[in-house]
Amino acid sequence: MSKRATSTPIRLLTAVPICDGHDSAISTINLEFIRHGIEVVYLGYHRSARDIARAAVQEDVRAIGISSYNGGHVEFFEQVIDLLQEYGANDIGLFGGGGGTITHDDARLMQKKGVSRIFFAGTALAEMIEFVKEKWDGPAPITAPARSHVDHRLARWLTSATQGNAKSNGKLPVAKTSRGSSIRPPRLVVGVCGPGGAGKTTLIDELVLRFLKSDPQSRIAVLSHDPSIVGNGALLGDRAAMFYSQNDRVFMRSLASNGRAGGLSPATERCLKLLKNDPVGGGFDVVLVETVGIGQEAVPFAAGMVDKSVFVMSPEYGSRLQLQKIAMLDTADVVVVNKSDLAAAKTASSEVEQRLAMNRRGQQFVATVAKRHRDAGVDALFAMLNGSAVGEVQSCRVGGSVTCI
Ligand code: B12
Repeated sequence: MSKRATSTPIRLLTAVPICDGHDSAISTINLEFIRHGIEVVYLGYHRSARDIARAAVQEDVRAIGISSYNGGHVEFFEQVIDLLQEYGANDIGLFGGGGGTITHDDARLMQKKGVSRIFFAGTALAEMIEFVKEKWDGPAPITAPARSHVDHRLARWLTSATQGNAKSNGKLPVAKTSRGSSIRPPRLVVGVCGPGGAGKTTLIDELVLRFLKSDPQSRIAVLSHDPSIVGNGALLGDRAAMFYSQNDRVFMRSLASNGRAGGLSPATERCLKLLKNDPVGGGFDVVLVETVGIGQEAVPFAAGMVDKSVFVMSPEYGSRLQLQKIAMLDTADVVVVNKSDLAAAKTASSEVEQRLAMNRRGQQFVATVAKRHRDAGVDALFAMLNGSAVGEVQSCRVGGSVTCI
């Protein structure tokens, strides 16, 4: 397996277009990219050109790889190029494939319009890796044209922060914002952590929907983490599970943990500082930080990093004894038992509530089913996060009837 010599991995965004569920080719190609040290932000299938362009800009990838089988490739790729231009981000490349559904004539037409390359049926994966490395290996640009979209400029600041550049490490510039002269700090910064598979991403997406609806002017930032080993690639896949967060008022950035244990990345603090200050857009109203799936010992959020910490777990944690070993149950402001439609949920809710009551810290508890639209538990969590202070132990269990204390 070849690794990249330079310290910052190539970042790509991959996706399958709207009205297309053929994701098996891109899933294989993603794995090959990762195996060769590339960071892949995967957006999933059935994605609009705007969702793809917005995500590519916010994630500040070097290029977008689209796998298209629905027959609309000529128009779709062109639309993505036009949208990148609108963002002032024409330096983000575009390439792709779609087996036999993209003819050589179509590919020539697409290349004339700015697509770097189309890969045809029978191409070896090694050829794709070679192409990507030849074209996009090397230092990523860290500044954006002054007139480009605020998302593009902020994204480049974040890239700079991930590389530990002094520019974003210390002083922030006097900002020229699009929302007045001074930068407003966010009214709420929420840290969401919990074991892998508990439903953190879906829960965050549902919270984003509620924040967007509760204030039609609000801007939300999401800083999301996925695991990676130093020098290796990473699959940054949280966007694939998010729907409401694909919105012009939401800025989302995915970070690889880059070998750091405990749920965050070595660049988290620098990136979070930028999102809290937003030197180009004038400020986010709410910032949500999602950790990598964490273990029992992890306490990811240092003092002052977030206003409220949320620990999300599934009802299937094993025996009651396991609860004594989870450090976040001692420190989280809010504990969520998600997937509370599962059989074990009722018992889990009462065991977790008892565990929290023993802490006597006034932690809040809520049972949710994040995958269910308009879930009353998620509504209760949203209300808890918007409440001014964490009071006495408060609970909200949702399972047929809702009891909020
Ligand atoms: C597998 C498959 C399915 C699976 C999809 C499983 C999945 N989750 O992906 C299932 C059975 C679900 C399916 C369903 C349908 N399918 Co289908 N499917 C195929 C099939 C047989 C193979 C596609 C594939 O994955 N190939 C494997 C990849 C690895 O190889 P490749 O395609 O040759 O791609 C190469 C390069 O292009 C490159 N590449 C591909 N993408 C990318 C992206 C990047 C970034 C890069 C660098 C390279 C790259 O990688 C490969 C390297 O050699 C094709 C027929 C065919 N033989 O191509 C039809 C085909 C794509 N399907 C077709 C159709 C019509 C459908 C359905 C609408 C059928 C129906 N009526 O229900 C549905 C739609 C489903 C949906 N929701 O979109 C048509 C599309 C016709 C068109 N566009 O004009 C095809 C062409 C079959 C046909 N001849 O009619 N399908």
